[in-house]
Amino acid sequence: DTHRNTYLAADFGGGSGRIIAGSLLHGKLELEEVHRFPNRQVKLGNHVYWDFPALFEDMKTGLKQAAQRGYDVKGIGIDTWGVDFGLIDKDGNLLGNPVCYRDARTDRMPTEVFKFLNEQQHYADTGIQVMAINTLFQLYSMKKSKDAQLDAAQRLLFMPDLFSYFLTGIANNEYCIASTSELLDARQRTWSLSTIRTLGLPEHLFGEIIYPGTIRGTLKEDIAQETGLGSVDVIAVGSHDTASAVAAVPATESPIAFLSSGTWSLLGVEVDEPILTEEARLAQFTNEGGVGGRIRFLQNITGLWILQRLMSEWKTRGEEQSYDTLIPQAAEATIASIIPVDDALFMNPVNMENALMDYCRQHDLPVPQNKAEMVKCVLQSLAFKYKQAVEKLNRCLPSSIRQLNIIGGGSQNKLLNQLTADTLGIPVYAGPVEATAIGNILTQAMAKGEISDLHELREIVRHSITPQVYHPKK
Ligand code: ADP
Ligand code: LRH
Repeated sequence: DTHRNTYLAADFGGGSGRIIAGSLLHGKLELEEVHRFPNRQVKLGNHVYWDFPALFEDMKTGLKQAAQRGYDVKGIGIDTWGVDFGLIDKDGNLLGNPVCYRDARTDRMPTEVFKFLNEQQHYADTGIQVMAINTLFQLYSMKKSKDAQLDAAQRLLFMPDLFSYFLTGIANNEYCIASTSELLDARQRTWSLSTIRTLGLPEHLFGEIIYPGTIRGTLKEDIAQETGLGSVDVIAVGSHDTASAVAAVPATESPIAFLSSGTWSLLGVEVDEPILTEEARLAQFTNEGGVGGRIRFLQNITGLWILQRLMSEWKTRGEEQSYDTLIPQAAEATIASIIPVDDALFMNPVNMENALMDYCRQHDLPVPQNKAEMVKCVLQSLAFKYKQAVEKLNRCLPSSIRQLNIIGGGSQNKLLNQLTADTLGIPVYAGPVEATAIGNILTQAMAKGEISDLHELREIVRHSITPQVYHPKK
């Protein structure tokens, strides 16, 4: 039925970008994938970049296809992974292709920055887990290397802001994605001017903060015509992919405990106010902005990235594997080795298989002998890391979490779901797989008054999908 209000989610993930259409029918969400395209990071000279112009074209192709299908499009919402950004000059032009966070420019930057900032006070202000990839360290590396783009820049736009800007001509910064910068005041939910000033970053870069569920702007005339969509609103959603995913957790308990499982594993709870204690800082938990004024108190853990890299290396060698055959084989494998998934060794090695084998060899751990053993080793190492994270999380909360909701592409991994339930000793609820697109689309429906609040949004997710339950086996 093309007469229903339809919302388009443009979701840019590590492996692919996609345009997904969604609409509500009798309190249920119906989704349709309109267009999927590769999202490659490109190495050029000494840096790793986004392929922004190509992705913008791919997005427009998806928008055109949506128009051709005859949907009654009422909104477009964009989400991407956190921390990355583009810079715009005084004439509104993009200054260079945005650099991707897996670039080496931020190596050692935290040490440099904490010569000027007091680490304890900084956490009490921003509430963000220190990670070298964060925007703050990317900007500081530009300042330190006297990057000409930084001098010429008029505005900083996080990736979803940047896509929206070229669609609408309006430059603003969405709150959830801005919170991943480590430059927001966690309580005030706006820029931390003291942090920006202490580091000597240009203040004019940081623009108006807008919140999920509001209108960013309307499609520019030329794009409205080119795509055939006409005058459609671009809506601010939880434009950090994880914020949209968490909005779509189909749970009712309080607090809601989640594991957003994809390239990264984001494990935490949703709370009303940031937890800025010294205990939270030492536990390496972060307070990111959520939809509906909530805070996502979570830990960033290297997720299925290691497995993704192994799979792509096997594919390049002509030994392609599918998840459907590999995961059952891994379930049968036995290997005792546990690797520290967050070690810098696994961040962006030349070869992931060698990194894994070398780590085991150098630490006197059994070295995996085949693909099944490698996969088992990676998945049990993730489950082990989740256990450590949950123990730390529980210490920061008034009472322990009693169940975990796994969402995102990784929630299809039955072995990892079961290992997680077994290791944590609590039930795991898996799904939805497309949590990010669902959260994105339903937040647009909220902006347009079809949904009243986050509570009702989650009720719709519960009506639309049934999570799979995994009980601990031991
Ligand atoms: P991101 O946006 O972070 O790339 P996604 O939510 O798209 O994450 O999830 C991608 C992950 O989903 C992959 O790393 C992969 O491990 C997992 N995945 C995808 N398809 C399957 C499948 N059929 N079975 C198990 N896991 C899968
Ligand atoms: C997951 C994610 C995560 C972090 C990382 C950079 O896709 O957005 O929440 O911000 O990517």
